[in-house]
Amino acid sequence: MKFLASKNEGPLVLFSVPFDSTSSGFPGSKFAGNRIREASIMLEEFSPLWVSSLEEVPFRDSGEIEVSCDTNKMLEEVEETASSILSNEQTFLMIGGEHTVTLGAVRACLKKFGKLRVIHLDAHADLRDSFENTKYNHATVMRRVFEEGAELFQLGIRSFSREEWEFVKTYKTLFDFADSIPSDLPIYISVDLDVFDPAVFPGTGTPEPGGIFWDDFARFVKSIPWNKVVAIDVVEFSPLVEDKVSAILAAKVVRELILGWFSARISKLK
Ligand SMILES: [Mn+2]
Repeated sequence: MKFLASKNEGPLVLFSVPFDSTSSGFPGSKFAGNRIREASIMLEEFSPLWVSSLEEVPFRDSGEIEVSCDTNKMLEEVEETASSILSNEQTFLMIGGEHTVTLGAVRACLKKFGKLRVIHLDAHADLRDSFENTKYNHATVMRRVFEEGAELFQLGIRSFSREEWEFVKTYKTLFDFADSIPSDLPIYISVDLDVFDPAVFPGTGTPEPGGIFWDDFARFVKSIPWNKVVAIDVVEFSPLVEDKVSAILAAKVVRELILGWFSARISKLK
């Protein structure tokens, strides 16, 4: 199965990572990739936000990658996939899976670009030093991303442990949707879909009240300095929790991000 309107080639490559082994809430995010592809069939290719259509941009869906259920092996496999795409002078939009998958992709970007700013949309800070006695899982992923050298620009976060609260105050990683996104470094966008309010996006493993709505996301997408964006991920949709309304929203998020990436490049490509 492929995301609707995907081509045989193009500079933007979609792939999905069916991994949810460390999920602490409801599982099922490993089923997200193909459920989002299925939902894309119900969605218009045309986006009024970009006045552009998926049919007009050359992106390729390379499908699901095979990954181990062992976290460290999975991280290596994701890094390898991401690195091979980046070494072809292409970029990627990765669909999770749970948020842990982001670390493998960020490692590939750090190796390629040296510096990176991760724009992290999420309900949760994901900044614990360890969780359930492991260092590598979806509750610690942004702590590892930070330690491995990326700058953090966190948006929509509304759930913290005390340790995380102190971390965001110390390192000033928390920003507001009204703040402008700096364009001095290569940008990696990581969208944990639970940043949305559970009323509009119930299909996630750890829902958290008080989230954003579609218009907030649309404004965010239009404010990104797209010429600096080197990679994107969309994670934490669990079709086992809710698979209809949430799948459409997830597919629409993917559509707007694909078109956003091309918005800075389309004139050159045409
Ligand atoms: Mn989250």
